[in-house]
Amino acid sequence: MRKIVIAGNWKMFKTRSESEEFLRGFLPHLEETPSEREVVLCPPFTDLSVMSKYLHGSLIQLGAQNVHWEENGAYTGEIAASMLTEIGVRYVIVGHSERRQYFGETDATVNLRLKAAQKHGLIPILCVGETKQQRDAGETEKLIISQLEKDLVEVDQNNLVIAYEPIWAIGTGDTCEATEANRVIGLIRSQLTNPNVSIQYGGSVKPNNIDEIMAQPEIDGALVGGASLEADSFARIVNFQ
Ligand code: G2H
Repeated sequence: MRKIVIAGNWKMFKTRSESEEFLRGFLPHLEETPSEREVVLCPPFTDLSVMSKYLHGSLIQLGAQNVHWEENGAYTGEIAASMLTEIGVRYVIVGHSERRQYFGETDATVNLRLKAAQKHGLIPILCVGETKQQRDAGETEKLIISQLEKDLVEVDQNNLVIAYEPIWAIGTGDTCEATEANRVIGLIRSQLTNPNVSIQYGGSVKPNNIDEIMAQPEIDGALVGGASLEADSFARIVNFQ
């Protein structure tokens, strides 16, 4: 019932030509990928249009890394949901910890972005997770429950992916133990009204730990940063055993 969703979050990496080069190396690997797995690539906005043309008819879905909540308007530097859907974007990452940490994203704006995305038929990937300080203080559960309560107000759980990304494990090489990720993801699931929401793990997912992560019963996929930038590495991840 729960879909497996493996998404690459390219963050602020890859020009348009680099994204084309990636696809030339990556697409042939998908012949080995079981068709029930959803593979999503979330490049910078500037790569979306050209990638959409390449991916037409392939199994890969396109995702954006953010979306604004207004339909349009005087919001310099922002992107509206309709701009994404018109070029074939299907998913959008919302509330990534880097947005919360460096760009003032709050639970209130995360909630607005989730609802705007869904209104336009985009599937949001909502990111939640605790800092090292919160973990050390024993506040992980409280923080995650609070984020979910605030972020999911009036959000449709039939059209949603959640990513558990412990901030201390992002880009550090310091992976959360698979069993611990499984435990927190179980907690997240217990807070939802829809038991079929796909919940990913994110934070230093690599070819050498993906099999163990995906063997956990609560984990339905991965949100992959650094290891999604190389075609061979991301191919190994989407083709996990
Ligand atoms: C967490 C993750 C992708 P990385 O941000 O969202 O990045 O895999 O580089 O830790």
